Amino acid sequence: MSIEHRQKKWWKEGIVYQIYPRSFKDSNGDGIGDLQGIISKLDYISSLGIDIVWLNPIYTSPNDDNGYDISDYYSIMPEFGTMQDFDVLLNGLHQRNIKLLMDMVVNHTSDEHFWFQEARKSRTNPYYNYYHWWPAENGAPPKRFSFFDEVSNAWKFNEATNSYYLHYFSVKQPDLNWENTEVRQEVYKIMKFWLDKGVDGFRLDVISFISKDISFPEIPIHYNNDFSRYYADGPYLHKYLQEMNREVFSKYDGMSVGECVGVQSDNALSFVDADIKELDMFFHFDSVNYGYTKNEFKRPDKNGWKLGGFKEIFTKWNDVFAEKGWGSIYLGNHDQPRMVSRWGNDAPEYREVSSKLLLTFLLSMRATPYIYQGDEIGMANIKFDSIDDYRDIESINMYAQIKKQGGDLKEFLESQKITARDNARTPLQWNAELNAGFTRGVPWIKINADAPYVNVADQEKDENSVLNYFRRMVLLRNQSPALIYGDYELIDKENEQVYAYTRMWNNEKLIVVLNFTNEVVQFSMPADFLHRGTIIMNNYNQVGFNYHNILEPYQAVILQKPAINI
Ligand code: TEU
Ligand code: CA
Repeated sequence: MSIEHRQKKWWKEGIVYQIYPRSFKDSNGDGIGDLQGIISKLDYISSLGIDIVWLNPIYTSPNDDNGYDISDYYSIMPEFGTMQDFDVLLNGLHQRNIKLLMDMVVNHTSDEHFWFQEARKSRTNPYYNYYHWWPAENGAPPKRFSFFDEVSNAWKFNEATNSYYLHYFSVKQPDLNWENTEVRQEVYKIMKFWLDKGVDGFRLDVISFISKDISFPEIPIHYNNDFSRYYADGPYLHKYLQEMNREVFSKYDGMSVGECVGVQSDNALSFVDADIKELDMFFHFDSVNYGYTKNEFKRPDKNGWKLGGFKEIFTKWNDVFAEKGWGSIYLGNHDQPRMVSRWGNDAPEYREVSSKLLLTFLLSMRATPYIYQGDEIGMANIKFDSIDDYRDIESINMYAQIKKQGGDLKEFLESQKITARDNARTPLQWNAELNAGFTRGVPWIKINADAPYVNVADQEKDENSVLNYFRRMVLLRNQSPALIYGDYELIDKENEQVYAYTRMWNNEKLIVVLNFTNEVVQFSMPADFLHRGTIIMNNYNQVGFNYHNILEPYQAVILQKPAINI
């Protein structure tokens, strides 16, 4: 048994609730969620029992990518409110014992940021070296892929400097040049500004991409055109993260979670081993990408998903941190479709029960759980029929790209119904009234038509709702060191219907049994739990768990073994 992962930390024990401000609650009728909207729901947030809120970017931004293109790191996006609103929000959270994680986007800025406005004027401008450039006299730049570009080209020509700037994301998101010490100092200054205000840490957007080989070679063949993996392999990434830790994190009690696109499990520890002093946690992409067709844009592979493979991924990531470091776990966020549509079953008869199953899973693994707004009530994908309904730059650009290439647009729209980011960005459904109680104006994106049946107000009144199940599960995790720190052991690995595992901590042993199918299945309990153990969680309240080892469709149960005699 190792010592390090038992070392207690608030961010290991906390449950994170992610708020996408644009879609949470609109207070002034302009159709856009805002800080006053969040403030008006503080008691709801607190009633969930969560410990930490992660707020998507709220800084001033032209919103090419909904706030991930920042034009001023020191001010609040006017659509969302003012710095005064922010202070009220931060205070309100702290009064309720909830910590606040800010989203920090420092791989790139907006092209409307003052630095870039200056940089693009001339090669001798003091800000020119804040960004990455390829001089046109050197010929065409080597291929770099862009996530949000109609032709997937990450280089954009700039007339005034006769050079191309680099943008891994949209043309309006130029990448910052981290080789420049001035840039790094500016970033640390920004972080300290927010920490000094009292925020409790950061979610670091695509932090794995910040270091680049600025000779910009052709991408070595062994990356197999896996751009994310190449981008995450910059020469000085660890040096910069260690510096950031030294200059910023070490001076505060804040936490950091990096969005580590492209990082594989075999070098995961090099980011979060506490002895190395870089990050506290990070998000990997193995699980959310599982089931998509390789080398294609977010296209589900009908035969690409097996429960065995799913278990393997989560087990592998558990084992990576068995001795050192600490994991995070999520099944949805603002970049992913709704978890119930992707991993559960959003058909009316299974939506609730499979949502509860997924919540049971998230809250019973050994990693800090991140729950995305709306998943606590089992919201489902909206599944737009037309490209006109999409607001997300990723979907819109990809559509344009496929159109240009004469590709199959119908097929693209079908796959987007399953995978598009906007599925998770529709407004939170507060009640069955006009616009789901989100706004009294015209919402910036359509509201899911199921709002009359899937909303907070109705679920508040129903003891067996997804919402109240979530609250009970949160309570259970908070009271159970075994669920937080206990060892994880996979049971019945080969079972393609049931995901089962034990969690063990000192004298306490729990088993989590999850039927991931829409069928009644028989499950052989391991000897320890055969015909005994207390049911401490069950998403079928009427049916009960009858000890005959029959699991109802999407049934989730947690059993506690009678205390071990020593
Ligand atoms: O996402 C980074 C990222 O690479 C992806 O997950 C991306 O969202 C996309 O789905 C890839 O196909 C982060 C943010 O979470 C995302 O919202 C931003 O759009 C992006 O960075 C750029 O800042
Ligand atoms: Ca508003």
